Amino acid sequence: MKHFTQPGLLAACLSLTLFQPSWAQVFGVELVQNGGAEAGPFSPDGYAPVTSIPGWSFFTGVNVVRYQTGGEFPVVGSPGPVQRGQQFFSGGNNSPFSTASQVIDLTAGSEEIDSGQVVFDFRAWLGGAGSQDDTAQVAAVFNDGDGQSIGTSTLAGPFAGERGNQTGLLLRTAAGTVPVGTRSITLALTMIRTNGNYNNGYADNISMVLTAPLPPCDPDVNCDGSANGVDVEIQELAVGGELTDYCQPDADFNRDGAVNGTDVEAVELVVGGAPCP
Ligand SMILES: [Ca+2]
Ligand SMILES: [Ca+2]
Ligand SMILES: [Ca+2]
Ligand SMILES: [Ca+2]
Repeated sequence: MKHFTQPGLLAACLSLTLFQPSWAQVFGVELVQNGGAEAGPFSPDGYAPVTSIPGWSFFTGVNVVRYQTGGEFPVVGSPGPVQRGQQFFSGGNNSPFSTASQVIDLTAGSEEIDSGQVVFDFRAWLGGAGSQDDTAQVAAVFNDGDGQSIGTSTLAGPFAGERGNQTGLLLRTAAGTVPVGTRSITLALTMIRTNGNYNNGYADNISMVLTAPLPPCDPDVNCDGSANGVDVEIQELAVGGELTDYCQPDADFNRDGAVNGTDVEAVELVVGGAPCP
């Protein structure tokens, strides 16, 4: 009988299972809070400033406007995202330079990031009004553990010519490798006014998603230090919902999206020397 319920091992298994939700919170999920401007209040006329923008720890000048406001603002039928919701970010009135920022904590993904194999997909819809060259941009600053910048990716919105002098928003994207050592991202939305009193830089659906390579499978599903027939039994129990001695982050061993008998077969094959599924 293997002593796979020793307190030390149990603690190790527990810490593994506790670690997994953090991993899941960093990779393959939307990291920007309220990137679509849908949470929180809006300005009824687009001019009176909102007093809060949920998810953005700091903002000055930036306003939240509805697509139904009309006038110089993009409307439901203007160029822009299909899934645009009801609200977008605007540069606001009497503000030549408007900005909003939020910090995304990535410490839960440190190990994967430091492998140099984590990639980012950064995108936003950015635009302006008619023939005005007021613009919006979003920068993602990658910070190390001391909060020092070690890299930047910037999405620059279109000037009037690129919009065909039409009011609306265009998609901007950037992708690349997250710099080794990154522990947080500071996201900074900026609108720059060149024309009139109102800052007509507009933005919606700001998105940042990181993807990490999947960790290799581990057939030692009870974490007792050896991969053998016991692990096949433990996998079978896990498929049945009994996870007491199961230490892997996910009972879907073969990663096909379902927890069933094929996972037991997969453990048996890998225990027998086959490569990970
Ligand atoms: Ca929106
Ligand atoms: Ca303007
Ligand atoms: Ca084992
Ligand atoms: Ca499966």
